[in-house]
Amino acid sequence: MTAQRTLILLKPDAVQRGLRGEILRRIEAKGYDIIALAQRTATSEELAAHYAEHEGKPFYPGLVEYMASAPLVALVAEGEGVIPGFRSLAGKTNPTEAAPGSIRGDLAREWDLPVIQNLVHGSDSEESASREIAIWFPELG
Ligand code: IDP
Ligand code: MG
Repeated sequence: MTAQRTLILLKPDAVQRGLRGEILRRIEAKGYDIIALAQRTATSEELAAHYAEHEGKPFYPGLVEYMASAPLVALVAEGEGVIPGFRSLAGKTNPTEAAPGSIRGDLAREWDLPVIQNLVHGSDSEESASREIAIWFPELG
């Protein structure tokens, strides 16, 4: 298998809860290389591009508002199988359903909010990874 790259976001709830170190530790402990990393507040243009597939869904306005509400950390991780590998480390979208041992299963929970707060984003395919890396790190394109 050849090395893949994936785009990971530590979402605003991860930054606000002081979980950057714990999540980065898990990525590094798994053995993936972090080849780019930046903390910033996302622009509405970046979020519109990043979440284009969800436009029109009931949770979309809440999702974009939450993602722009505070700084996030964007990073690119590299390694054989890193796209499905990080999705597996992250766990299911709903933190109540995410398995213990996963980032969302261990560190996140449900709240009575319009959008699911689940700490991390990870690209779901090679096509999404190239598209998303170009949004957050155009210099790697
Ligand atoms: P993923 O992050 O596990 O790939 P997606 O379906 O791509 O999940 O959804 C993007 C993000 O939108 C999720 O991580 C979560 O924050 C939010 N989200 C997804 N589905 C729902 C929902 O049904 N209600 C509220 N928020 C949702
Ligand atoms: Mg997704």
